[in-house]
Amino acid sequence: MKRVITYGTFDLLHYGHINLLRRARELGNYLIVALSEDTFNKKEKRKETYFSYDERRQHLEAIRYVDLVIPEKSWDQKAHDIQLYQVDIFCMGDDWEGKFDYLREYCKVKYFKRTPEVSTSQIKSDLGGYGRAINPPIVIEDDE
Ligand code: C2G
Repeated sequence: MKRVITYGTFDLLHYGHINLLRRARELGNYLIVALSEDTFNKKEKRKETYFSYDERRQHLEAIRYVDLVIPEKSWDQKAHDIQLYQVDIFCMGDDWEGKFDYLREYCKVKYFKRTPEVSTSQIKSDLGGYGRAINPPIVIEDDE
């Protein structure tokens, strides 16, 4: 059993994420995704996600490439996770190229080419910013 792990927020799931997950799974036969918890996103990654951790977990668990979803609570848990889950390969998109080479002490490290033309932040701005509906609500002026 060759076990692979990857980490991320996976908000507003899109085909760039799916490409990454498919290629990660193809490296072995068991894929663990460490999904950034809401607090970790807010405090450490300065990211406001559209979907909550539980909703993003449901999305990932529905993907055929994903075998297990665990919470990502801190930047420093990777070495522990790799040893705990007996991981053979750690992988990420190449926007993280070199950032996790220290994990070569525990397992293989691979960076995949990022899918260039799609990102969660681009989707948010194309939809008119975070949290706002595409058609802003009609405000009925109070004529009193
Ligand atoms: N990704 C990709 N192509 C895209 C967008 C994302 O290959 N167009 C990859 C990223 O490189 C990452 C994964 O999909 O490997 C998840 O991306 P994010 O949800 O943006 O995760 P990120 O904020 O990079 O968090 O400890 C590591 C962090 O949790 C990584």
